[in-house]
Amino acid sequence: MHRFRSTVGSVRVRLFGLLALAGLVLSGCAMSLDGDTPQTTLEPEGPAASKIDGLSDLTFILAGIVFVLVEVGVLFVVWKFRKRKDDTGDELPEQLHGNTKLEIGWTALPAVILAFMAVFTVSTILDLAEDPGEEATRIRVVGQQWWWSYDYDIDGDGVYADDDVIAPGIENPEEYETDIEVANEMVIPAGKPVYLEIEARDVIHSFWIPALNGKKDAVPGRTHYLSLEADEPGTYVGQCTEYCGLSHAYMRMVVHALPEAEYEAWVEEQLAPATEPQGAEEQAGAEVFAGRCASCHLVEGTNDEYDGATVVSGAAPNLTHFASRGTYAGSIFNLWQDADGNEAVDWDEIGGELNRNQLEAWLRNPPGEKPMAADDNRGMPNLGLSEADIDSLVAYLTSLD
Ligand code: HEC
Ligand SMILES: [Cu+2]
Repeated sequence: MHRFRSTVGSVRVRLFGLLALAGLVLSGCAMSLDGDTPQTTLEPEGPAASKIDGLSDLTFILAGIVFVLVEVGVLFVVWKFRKRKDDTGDELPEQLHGNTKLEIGWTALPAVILAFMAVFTVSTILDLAEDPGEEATRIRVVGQQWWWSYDYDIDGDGVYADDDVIAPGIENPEEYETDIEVANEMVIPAGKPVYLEIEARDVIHSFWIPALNGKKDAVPGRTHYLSLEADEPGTYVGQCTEYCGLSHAYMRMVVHALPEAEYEAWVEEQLAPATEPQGAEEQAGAEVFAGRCASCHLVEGTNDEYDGATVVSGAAPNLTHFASRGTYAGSIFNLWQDADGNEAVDWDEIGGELNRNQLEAWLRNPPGEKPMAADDNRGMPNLGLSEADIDSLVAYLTSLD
């Protein structure tokens, strides 16, 4: 009886072990399923990410060899010195303590392996830190609670439209005409180097597009540089990776890499002032906007002035070309229907079918859609808009392409 039970027990233990192993192995499969895991680090899609992937492959292979050798050694010793039938159990096997040769060997060998790895690690780090130079597109990335702003110094004068965000008081309203400031979605030319200046407005955030490069913290008062390049046109996603308060989990980023000509066309579009409202509904929306929204949001060429003061975007997303984006509010909501359901609206889906219900819900009660401490000046407050105002605002906002 006793014997029977222990057999059942060991079968159970084996089954459990098998299941655990299968779970572990199968969870690895997700990483290779296309589309399901857009934030995997194991499928690099740019030179920087490829370098990191190469280094981690090398580390994994070396660690794997060490693992196998050690395990084989352990199993061999266990087998060789197992307790035999005629063993009285009183004799200890020969002890190795004090075997100088062995002790020097197993101290030195790991040091040699680590030194070997250090050569590759340090050279990769230096490689990744290199400034790609003049021909790179330079973009200032500003992390804020709880969205990202991207500024392009298009005229190359070293001044960004949003300099006041970084150093309060320096306003450059005229730069809004020659530079680009967008929110949430960064557009870059594919196959070309991009150099980011990463900063933060309030607390520490962290910028990471796993398919394109490693992560870099966004720290108030500091500038951290990161190069980015996408081999192919496409949409790449990431999310804030440094806990930054209430909506940290709702602070995503999207990068659209475009063929060069399309990128140039995008730059031209973004430099242009906002489309003038057409028709009664859009006009009504523009009026509500001027009264209720312009104190925070800038629509270039339309509400550059609010109550006699220059409106400079910074604390709220620049909405000048709002409808040319796929997502909003930290990229957690899709402005357009996502046809293939991969969560981030692809470039060719922008301007398609409007995701109207979500935009209305956002305007009706923003803190109800995304946790924000609006009383504390963080995020967008509930403005108590009427349904008629919401309808005309939707018409106006979606005309801003
Ligand atoms: C007190 C400042 C403030 C006011 C007033 C305000 N907003 Fe906002 N709005 C914000 C902030 C901050 C965000 C970013 C919230 C986030 O994503 O975490 C935002 C986000 C948005 C977004 C999403 C933009 C994007 O690209 O992510 C839209 C659209 C928007 N607001 C429309 C409006 C409209 C329309 C009004 C007027 C009815 C308005 N806002 C009034 C502060 C404000
Ligand atoms: Cu953050």
